[in-house]
Amino acid sequence: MVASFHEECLERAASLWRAILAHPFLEETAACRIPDAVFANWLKQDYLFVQEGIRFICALAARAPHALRRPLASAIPALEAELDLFAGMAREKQIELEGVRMAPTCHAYVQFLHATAWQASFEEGFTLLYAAEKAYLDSWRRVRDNLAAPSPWQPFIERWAGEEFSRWVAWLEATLDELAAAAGASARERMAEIFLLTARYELRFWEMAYRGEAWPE
Ligand code: MP5
Repeated sequence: MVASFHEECLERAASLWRAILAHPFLEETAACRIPDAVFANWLKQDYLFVQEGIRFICALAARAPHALRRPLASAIPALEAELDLFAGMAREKQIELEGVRMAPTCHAYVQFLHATAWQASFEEGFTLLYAAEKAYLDSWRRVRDNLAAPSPWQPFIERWAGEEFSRWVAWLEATLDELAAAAGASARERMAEIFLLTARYELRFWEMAYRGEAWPE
């Protein structure tokens, strides 16, 4: 049987995907031995990333074919609620979100989001969205499946390993395959490149949080 487009992308990114899922950030989160300060690095940066992710989806919705505009726009309230989750967890754990500066990897990833949303094809932007969401689904499922004890970070695990998010990614996956089937060979190749680049950014994002990456002063 011929592999579908998303299977082909995952196959080409197999070694990156393995590195994402085996990342010590996820391993230590599952084992409940991630230091709070390391988890906080991720929380602060991802809070900024999700704010920009909302603009990214708005841009995609603006460029989407009619039939895809509503499902894309309907993701926005869930993402706004996600920001409330970040803010609530930050308050509970006394993590300051005000005045946080984007670390280099987060900054670069966000530039990539916006450049792709506006300057590449809609299909390439959609591929980026699928790759980023699929990376989070698989990453947080890995945490959930290996969880050693109740986690202090449980609400994040439930958000991205939960049913509602899994249905959203399944819709993205099926729609991506339809878009790819309707695209020409060179357009499909560009989409596959975007998938790989997004997987690289996802790996670097865990690395950024784990190492506490910062700009030179
Ligand atoms: C997502 C995220 C998932 N929050 N952060 C990164 C670095 N990649 C993917 O996106 P969303 O919009 O929070 O579901």
